[in-house]
Amino acid sequence: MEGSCDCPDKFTGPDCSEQKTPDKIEIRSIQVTNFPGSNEGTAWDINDGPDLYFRLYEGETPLAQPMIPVDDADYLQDHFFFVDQIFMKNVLNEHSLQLRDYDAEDDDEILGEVKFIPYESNNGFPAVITWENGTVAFTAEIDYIYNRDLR
Ligand SMILES: [Ca+2]
Ligand SMILES: [Ca+2]
Repeated sequence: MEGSCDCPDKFTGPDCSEQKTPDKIEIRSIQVTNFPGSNEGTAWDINDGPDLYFRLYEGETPLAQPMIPVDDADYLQDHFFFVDQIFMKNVLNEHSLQLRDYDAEDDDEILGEVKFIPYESNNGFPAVITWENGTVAFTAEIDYIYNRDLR
């Protein structure tokens, strides 16, 4: 391993400047920080705000969603979701986050969808990351996990 064991955690290479790709990334918290106030002028819900939740996909495979929606969300505010542990195990695959409005009687509307690759090899391992597309934005606290951490 040519002395790579002397590098600080998460780094490798001859001068320890290369990031080690994590085995998985955990989403520790996630909030929605931007979404459209209406559906091209039409309210998401007739009498109150949309009841937001997300669906996280890896490709076409659903990975996670919150335990309950955020009822009657205000588009001027940020909203945290109640989530259990969420792990993304294929950190170089394309993922997407769909923001959805729960409707008991109709199909749930999709307010927007952000596509992203969970891991970037040159960004210095940010602990807080934003995934956005100009219409919807999510901010997440994340952890980088290496299998050798598991004891
Ligand atoms: Ca509502
Ligand atoms: Ca609704």
